[in-house]
Amino acid sequence: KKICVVGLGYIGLPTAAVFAKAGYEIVGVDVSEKVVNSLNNGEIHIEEVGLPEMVKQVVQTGNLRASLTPEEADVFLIAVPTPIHDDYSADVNYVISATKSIVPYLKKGNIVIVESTIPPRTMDDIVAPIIQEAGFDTQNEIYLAHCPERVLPGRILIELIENTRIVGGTTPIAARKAADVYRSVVKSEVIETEAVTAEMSKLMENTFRDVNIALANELAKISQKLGVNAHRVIELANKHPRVNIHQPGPGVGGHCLAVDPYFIIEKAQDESPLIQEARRINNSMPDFVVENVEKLTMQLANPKIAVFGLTYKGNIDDVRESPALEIYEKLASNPRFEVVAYDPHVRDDQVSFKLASFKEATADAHVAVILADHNEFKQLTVEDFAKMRTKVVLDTKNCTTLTGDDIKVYKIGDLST
Ligand code: SAJ
Repeated sequence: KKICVVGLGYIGLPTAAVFAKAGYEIVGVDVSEKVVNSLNNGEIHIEEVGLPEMVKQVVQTGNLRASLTPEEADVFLIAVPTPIHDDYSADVNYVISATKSIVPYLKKGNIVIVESTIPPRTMDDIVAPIIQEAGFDTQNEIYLAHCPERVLPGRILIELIENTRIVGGTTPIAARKAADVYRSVVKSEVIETEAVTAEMSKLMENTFRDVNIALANELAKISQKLGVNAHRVIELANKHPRVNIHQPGPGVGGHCLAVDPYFIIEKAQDESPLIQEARRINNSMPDFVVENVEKLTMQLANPKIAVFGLTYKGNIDDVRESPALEIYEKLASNPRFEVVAYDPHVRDDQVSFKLASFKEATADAHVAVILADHNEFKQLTVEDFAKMRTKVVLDTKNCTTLTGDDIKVYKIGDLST
């Protein structure tokens, strides 16, 4: 069987590699010549645990190759981004153009799967009509399904195989046919449902997490006001068998949690006040971190602030919608501060300023602000901060275990030391 995967990003590329490894013939399509060329040389442009080795192997065996244009195949799998416009409405243009791009190559009996996260009813109201306008019957000739990706960056190759998959067909036959494709590689359950139910369940998974993180972030603010240690409160409350308070942090980033709730809000504005408030709370966290930095440096005329971590979470290289970047920019725009940033996972071409080395960042710094829980940061010791002018650390991810008489470590949700 041959699968044409359209979009070779964080989801499309690992998915293509996993199917290739399972023995499928895969052609991966991307609009970027750079991505296509590097993939054909067995190299990849994103960072994900285990992916470089797997891609190298399946390119060598010939099971995976990349192209700028789609080709005829048995299955088409669309994994392109769905960003939001400035007014927070969903931008489904990449899904539309990816669907249109495969139309010339479609044959009766083909299965078309959209993995991109999409607003409710996109399969029925946008994707199906494009295929129908091309002259195909979407009941009996082309089988359409939405199979939302649910993998966690950093664990993608494991979760692609182990997570339960939801396959929403625009017809029951389409759901079954698309589900069978996944059954050949997924170890756990593959559940068939309607397209709109699959769309909505995907959006609610990320909304659930966003709302719960907002609760934790609100607790962090309340705790700082009341002089309570939020982390200890969470630890103790979570001893209850039915309580699972999430972790507060510098905000919610990435291309999923910070985006997907808006797809629901857009379709049900009046019915979604809780989801909207959660977004507001999480979006307010960068300001809260900046305020904390200001509090900690009140006595200093021109403090040097060393920012550690710019990605949206730990152990990845993704800076999309990263609250850490926003915090860096907010700090840097304050003329009182000298701000430098260090991130072992980020390259200079991903950001609009010059990154510092660890040594440059800590030299003569007054405050180190940790914004990502990279493993490299979890292992830091007091000696690593020896060159700081004042050894003050604000750990917004509660990920360090620094202790010592001459270092002050503050955490978000606990400004006591
Ligand atoms: N975060 C917190 N506190 C927490 C957990 C996370 O502040 O307790 C922050 C992170 O630092 C990060 C953001 O939330 O900025 C999102 O991180 P994440 O690890 O929760 O999730 P993502 O965005 O990397 O991936 C999510 C996952 N969804 C769920 O866990 C429900 C993943 O399974 C999805 O496939 C992915 O979104 C997606 O593509 O939709």
